Amino acid sequence: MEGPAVSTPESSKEELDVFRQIQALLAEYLVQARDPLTPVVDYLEPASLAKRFDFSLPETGATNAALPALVRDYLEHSVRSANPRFFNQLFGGFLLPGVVGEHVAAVTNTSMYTYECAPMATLMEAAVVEEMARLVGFTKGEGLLVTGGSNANLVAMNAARHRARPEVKSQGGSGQAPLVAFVSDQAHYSFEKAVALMGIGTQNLWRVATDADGAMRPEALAESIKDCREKGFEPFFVGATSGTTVCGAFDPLPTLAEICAEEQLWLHVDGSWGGSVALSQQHRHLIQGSANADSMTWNPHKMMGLPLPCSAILFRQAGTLAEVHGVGGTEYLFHDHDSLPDLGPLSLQCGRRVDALKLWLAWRCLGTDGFTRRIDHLFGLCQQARERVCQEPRLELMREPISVNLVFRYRPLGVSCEDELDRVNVSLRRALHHRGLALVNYATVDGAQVFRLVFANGDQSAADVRRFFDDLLDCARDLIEPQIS
Ligand code: ABU
Repeated sequence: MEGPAVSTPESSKEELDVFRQIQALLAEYLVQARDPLTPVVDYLEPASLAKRFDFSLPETGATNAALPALVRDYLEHSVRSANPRFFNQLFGGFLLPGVVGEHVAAVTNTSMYTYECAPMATLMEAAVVEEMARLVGFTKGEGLLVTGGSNANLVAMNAARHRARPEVKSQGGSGQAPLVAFVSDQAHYSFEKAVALMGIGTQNLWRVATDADGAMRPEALAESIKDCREKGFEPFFVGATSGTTVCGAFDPLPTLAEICAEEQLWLHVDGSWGGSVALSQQHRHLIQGSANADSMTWNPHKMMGLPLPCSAILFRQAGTLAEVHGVGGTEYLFHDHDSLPDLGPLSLQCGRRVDALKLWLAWRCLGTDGFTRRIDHLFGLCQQARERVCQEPRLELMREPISVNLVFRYRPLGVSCEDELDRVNVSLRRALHHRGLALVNYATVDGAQVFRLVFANGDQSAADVRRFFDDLLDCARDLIEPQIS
């Protein structure tokens, strides 16, 4: 059957009916997905999934009436990140105002480049970014919502290069001493992509050693900078991390800021994960010193629970974005830029999503207090999980948690061979996943394969943490222990 070529009153009515059906389906999905009795995923291997559903794109389309069944299929085998058994990534849960904002942004479909095209969203973005900048201490700062932490880190590094070598913007950058950027050996891989993309070169991203907690060692940074200068290279950028992805460590910003001031280097803070501690009186000491950084990444789609993507790049100095990203040939789009607050000239992207709406709505509904409680709750869950690990004879704590990441492993009694322990932990993790009991990531810490349990879902409770460990231990008794004895 052919779909209608133009909209008629009948087709509009049909569209609305389908839209309502989808909304009802989603509401039903959410109730089920958030129920701990529902598996976190009904896992299928790629080949089985490809057999189960028809992924091909037809020459002749179906009508919109096909949508409910297609959406149902999608939901059935998608990971339920709103489920309390989801601990895999640095996001999770369901935040109603955020989802409503995402929904309304799709329905009203616009782009953030001009005030003319996005009047409400432009002023909402200004409001959220101003508050985020204020919270990290950038009282005369600015910022923008970008596609994610990787993009924010790239934008920051580009601004740093612009300060070191402003001529590169117009002339390119050949024939000078190589620029060098420094990040810790625990920093996110996006920095490596950034140096590759900017033509700085991956070998000119120097990894600085970390301490036992996983935080950058300032004395190692100072030595690396000295070494770099002695080799005839030019240091320009230090990327500190507030909340490393595996251990949740925070680099010591006050000391790094002192080094950067002395060496005249740009200090960027990748607070993609940990920036949200700015909202908590109890935990904001972890980013103490952020006010002296030049830029900071902060992702509300992580601890604050906003739907992906929602990520901010913040600068201490207002005017940075216009200077770094400003180009010519834009007059056709930004007609009234002198009198209206068009955000397009500031951003790397042209078309840009309305992420401000969901963040503004969520902030309005939860208030700063609501976010504070959420962050404190997540820290509390992590402590509860730590206590359980310490109580269980077969669980081994690999690092003391600094924030909301807990790294531990299962250790069958009598097994000390590291390879065997790695195998046990990876297969236990896979069993939890494939049985739909928990989706939890694993990583390498001190050379060992360990569980990385992260707390990002503010809906999770003490009972959810207990269930996670009960299931893990049951699964181990069922699967692992028989192979050992
Ligand atoms: N920036 C995304 C990190 C993904 C993760 O560690 O789960």
